[in-house]
Amino acid sequence: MKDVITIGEAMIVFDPNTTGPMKFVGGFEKKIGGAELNLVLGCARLGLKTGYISALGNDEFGKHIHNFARGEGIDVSQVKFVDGYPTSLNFKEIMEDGSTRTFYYRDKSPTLTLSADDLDEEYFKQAKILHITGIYPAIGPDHIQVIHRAIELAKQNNMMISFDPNIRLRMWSKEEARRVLSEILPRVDILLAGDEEMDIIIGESDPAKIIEEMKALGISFIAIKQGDKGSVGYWNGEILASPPVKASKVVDTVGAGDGFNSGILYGLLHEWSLERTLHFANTIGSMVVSVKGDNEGLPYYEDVQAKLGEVERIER
Ligand code: KDG
Repeated sequence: MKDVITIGEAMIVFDPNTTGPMKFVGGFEKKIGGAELNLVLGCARLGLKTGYISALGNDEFGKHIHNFARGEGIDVSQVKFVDGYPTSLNFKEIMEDGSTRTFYYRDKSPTLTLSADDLDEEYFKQAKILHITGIYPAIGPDHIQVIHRAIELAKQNNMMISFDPNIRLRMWSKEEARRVLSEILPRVDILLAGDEEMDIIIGESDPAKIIEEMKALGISFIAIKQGDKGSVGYWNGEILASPPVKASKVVDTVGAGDGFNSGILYGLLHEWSLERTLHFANTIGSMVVSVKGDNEGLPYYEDVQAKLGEVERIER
């Protein structure tokens, strides 16, 4: 039985060797990214059983991502290789303060070859949570059909559906994002969203008001991410603001939200209190931003325990 499965697109990320405007960066380091892959990676490092549904180019980069995911313990049996569609790329710009910009080369995404019929119902019979994002439907016009079919299969098999809008305005307009993502919202059980993203979808960035509206849609767990201001959550009738956890240093903010999400899903699956779950997730987010790379900072469970002061960290 898997704890969390997801559908998404992974890509090769080229991380700049120096900070500053990308046009002046001379060298890049080859890494791996993709919000959905980061999420299952974060969950796997915490000790959860995970699976990834995707398509990769039948090329060196695709094989590298496949090996990497498999090496992290993620089930990749639902990842197919396709000819004629190169594995997507993403070049990052990182400024001195850790803020980033992303330049995608993913117009001919291998995931364009995936259709709703490719989803294997058996896979959904053996998993507890389906995690979906707003990135996947932004890749191609038919991707939303795949998401709706996945939701249907998840519901038929009593899975919980977790959703992060992950709005990427380099991929679609605010209007398109609002139209498509507001259709998904009423079908999810767990909402993990940034306050600014909710402003785009429902025109509201105040966590208390967002929670009111999302509760009315029937969403049972809600976490609103507020970056360096912490997070606000709702679960079982309780609303709670969880203060931020200070990062040792902010070097790269990409992937922090995915790390946060992995912490929330871990807490939910272990039936932790809302307070503990939010604090655990905030702690993971703070650990991710202090390491360069989209997922290199995703911690193992014992790393989070050490950061929380629950176990002693032995240096040598
Ligand atoms: O959440 C981080 C991801 O967004 C990043 O790893 C790659 O830009 C990316 C994407 O579209 O998934």
